[in-house]
Amino acid sequence: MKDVKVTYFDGAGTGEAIRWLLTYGGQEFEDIRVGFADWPALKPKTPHGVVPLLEFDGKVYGQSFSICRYLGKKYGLGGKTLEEDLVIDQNADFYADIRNKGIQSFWEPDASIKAVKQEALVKSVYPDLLPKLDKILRENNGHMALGRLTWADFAFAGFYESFKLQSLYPDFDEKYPSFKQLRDTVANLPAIKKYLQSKSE
Ligand SMILES: N[C@@H](CCC(=O)N[C@@H](CS)C(=O)NCC(=O)O)C(=O)O
Repeated sequence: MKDVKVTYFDGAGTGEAIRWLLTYGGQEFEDIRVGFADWPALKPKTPHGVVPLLEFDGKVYGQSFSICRYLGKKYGLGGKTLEEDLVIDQNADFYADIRNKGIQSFWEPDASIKAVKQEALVKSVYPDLLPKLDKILRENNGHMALGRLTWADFAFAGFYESFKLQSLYPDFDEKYPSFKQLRDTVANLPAIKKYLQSKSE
């Protein structure tokens, strides 16, 4: 991969897993952080009207999970068979279902609609879905799938802080310690730890 660039806003969000995967793979990249003021001009030039984007060899790619899956396979974090890939994908997609509900509610511009959406999430949606996600992690040795490190762990861990913030779910860490553990497992991989330390200096 040549001339690698990641474009995202100046935060972790859905872009961080891509930064972490490239770092894990030892791939240098330009970390382009778009200011909110510059976004309206950039948006129409992107493939799907959203970020994150990964650019390399003169081509631009979008969709965070597709990019994570691609990088994961490249760096030995995919399945060893089609069926293993299917297991990773199904659990990653389940996680995407949950996180998208939180994103849609968190960014709802109408305050009264947002309050209704948020209440439904906290009262009925999360109590149904989060235990299922927790069960997946506990049955997989603390991972998203296959009982070992895969790209889905990066997709989960890179978005963890945003997931927690956007869910507005009380006692998130206390109720689901498996989530924070998985975030820490990935963040403590030597390359990621070094990357995070360099960012906080
Ligand atoms: N399915 C896409 C969703 C990307 C997405 O919603 N990105 C948000 C930031 S997290 C965005 O670009 N928002 C600005 C906009 O929609 O104008 C992915 O996973 O990459």
